[in-house]
Amino acid sequence: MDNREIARTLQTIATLMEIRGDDHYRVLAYQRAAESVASLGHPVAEVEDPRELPHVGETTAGVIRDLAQGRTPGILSELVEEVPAGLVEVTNLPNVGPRTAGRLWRELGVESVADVANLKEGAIASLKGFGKKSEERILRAARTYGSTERRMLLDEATSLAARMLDFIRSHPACERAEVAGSLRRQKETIGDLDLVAASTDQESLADAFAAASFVDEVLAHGPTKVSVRCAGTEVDLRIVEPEAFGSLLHHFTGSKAHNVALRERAVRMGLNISEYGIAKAGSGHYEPVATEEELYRRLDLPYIPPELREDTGEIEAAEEGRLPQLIEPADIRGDLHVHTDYSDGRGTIESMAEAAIELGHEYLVFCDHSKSLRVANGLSPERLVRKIEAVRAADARYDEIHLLCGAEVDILKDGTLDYEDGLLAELDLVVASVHTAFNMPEREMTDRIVRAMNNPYVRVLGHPTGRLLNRREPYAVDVSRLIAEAVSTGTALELDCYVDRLDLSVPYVREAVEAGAKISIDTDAHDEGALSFMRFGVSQARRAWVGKASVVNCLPWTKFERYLKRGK
Ligand code: DGT
Ligand code: CA
Ligand code: CA
Ligand code: ZN
Repeated sequence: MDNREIARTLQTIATLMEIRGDDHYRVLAYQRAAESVASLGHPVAEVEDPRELPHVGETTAGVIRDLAQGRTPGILSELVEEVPAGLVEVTNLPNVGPRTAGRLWRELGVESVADVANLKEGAIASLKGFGKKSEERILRAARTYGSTERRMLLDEATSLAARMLDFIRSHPACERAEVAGSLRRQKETIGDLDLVAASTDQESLADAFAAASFVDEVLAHGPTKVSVRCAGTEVDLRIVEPEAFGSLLHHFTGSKAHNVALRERAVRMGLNISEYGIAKAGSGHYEPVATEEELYRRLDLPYIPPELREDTGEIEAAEEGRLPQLIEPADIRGDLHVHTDYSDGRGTIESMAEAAIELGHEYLVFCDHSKSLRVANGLSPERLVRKIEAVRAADARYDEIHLLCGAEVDILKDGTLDYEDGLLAELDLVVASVHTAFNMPEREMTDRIVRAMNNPYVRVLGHPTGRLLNRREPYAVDVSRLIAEAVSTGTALELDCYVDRLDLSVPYVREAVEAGAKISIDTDAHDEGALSFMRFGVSQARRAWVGKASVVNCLPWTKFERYLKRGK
């Protein structure tokens, strides 16, 4: 066995132990040993005593010796005997680590991804520490596992990429490494990951990446290019010398359509551009370009942010000096739509408030579900009244943030709302959303929503098309009419940041903002962690050419308070 195989086997032992529920320190010992072997510059088989390696002790040294000499270590036979083999693959599902896989095995009898896919709805959610949202994600991923149709959601792709970038950047031969491809452009779903790096010793970086412990399979491995399969996804890494990093990063960021349009513009200027650099047309001699800024400058253009690179007018706008001043994460001042354990959320008023303070928000609006939405534990009018009091009391305890009480009120079939106007008047803000009867004809559905938008208390139309990425198509609705109504009634349209919604979608957000509608970028968070999905909503807004002036929750508190009080 070579180092790579030994490291992988040590990692497998650690994973199996964790699934079995072994002590944390025991697991860590094998993980550390795996890293030591993987980063060793020469074959571990030549090492007299593996205990000399960093983080290798008595036990792991024995295991390494066994592996180096082609024997199966006792611990591995024992684990293979005990732990069903299919559970390792279960750890590739989102939100499922080895510990969780072990619980699914012990508590639900799961032995493979296929077993997860066949679980009844509610089985995972019934386990302690799981909510309905995480169950949905795990089930969806299990049911589409291995299919080429499967595209990752943004949070999953982001954390996978971060893990790999950490590894690449910590390598001594790495000068720079970045995400490219659709993830850098923040497309709503991600097919495969594209990573680019700059190094003066490309080959050793390529070798290290191919041997990394997170790699499941090496698909291609050259001196400057490695493709691997990891967590069910393909990852491509390209490496160049630092002088050419700008050209490489730009080329692999795409989109392809943007690259093609830019190349045509270059040709009109007598230039050729490629992943290797810029050349005088026809010369074939490519001069490397170190940064993207330099690349655009050489084409007489200002820098075009990755989120705009879709060939939807950005090159013309850049030529004419009218690229938009895009919203940035720091422009967000509050979150207008979050749930708590009053309905189907997992956080409390306090825990959500504290997470929002952590993110620097000036205000937070609690919008739990309304009475008819029984599946989501919607609040009866009596419970809502008590919740209003609880939020007011909590607000008085926090100086750092303004806590407001709203509701996500169901739009009933006929377009009326799920609470009486008298009660709506008591709330600081009302988000109105469709959660039932999705299968209406387009005309009826549009009329239904338009009626709700004309209610004077409805300030935000929640997830306006109801789509769930990879799972549910939007319902039939005339979005252009909703946009016109949003403008005439002064109702904001939501850009729901939850990674499987991103609803409104980018083209509609762009249309809405061009028509003069206001957008509310909010997270619809059901737990503290999801409050940080705000960044994905902001990136979708950037893809839609949105500036902060169009976004209600970019208003600083005093202006936001006035906006609420003024009414529609
Ligand atoms: P994805 O992976 O489906 O979410 O979308 P992308 O945009 O990441 O596409 P991918 O992974 O096929 O390629 C990454 C980038 O590499 C792409 O955005 C632009 C560049 N690229 C790939 N193939 C071509 C090509 O044939 N021509 C040009 N101009 N660029 C390409
Ligand atoms: Ca890609
Ligand atoms: Ca790719
Ligand atoms: Zn909702």
